[in-house]
Amino acid sequence: MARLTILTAPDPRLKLVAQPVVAVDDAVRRLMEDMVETMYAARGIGLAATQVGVAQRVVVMDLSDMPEAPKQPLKMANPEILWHSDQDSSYQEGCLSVPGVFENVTRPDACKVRYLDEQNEVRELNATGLLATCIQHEIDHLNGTLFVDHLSNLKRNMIIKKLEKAKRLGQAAPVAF
Ligand code: GNR
Ligand code: NI
Repeated sequence: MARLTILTAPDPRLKLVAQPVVAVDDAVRRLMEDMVETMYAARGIGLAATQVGVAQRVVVMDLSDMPEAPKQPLKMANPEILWHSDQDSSYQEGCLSVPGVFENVTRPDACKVRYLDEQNEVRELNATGLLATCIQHEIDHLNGTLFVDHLSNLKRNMIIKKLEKAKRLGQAAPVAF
């Protein structure tokens, strides 16, 4: 496995619409493995291929919060929302590509997703709560959308300006907001 570099905003590669994979083959499985390692190293609960500069529709997630338990990462190719609830819920979101920023985002509270698993089998999953939020956050990445795009223009512009400045100064992340 290999640890990949996570892109941070602003970066034009984070705005690309990713291409579907033709099939989950050894190359896609290797990408999924590398993304899982990268996600764990960064202490994230999800990671989209877009964030590591790969414009393919692949995401990984792991919401288990017990560090001792055996790891059960979810690996998805070509995830599609088949259904989402009318009811919304709000979570304070963060993103490994928007370091140091945490803001409330409102999204559908529940969704049903169809995807290809690592054996290239079609699967469906019903999700609620933080998992539903995370799935939607990751699919957004595949469409070139960041969680800050759900905020007001004013808030987003302030955040992007601070991230730009941090990049100019060669800092990994802004110290405080
Ligand atoms: O680690 C992450 N935490 C998180 C918290 C609330 C809503 C979404 C997320 S996803 C994020 C990792 C990430 O950037 N995935 O793209
Ligand atoms: Ni993210």
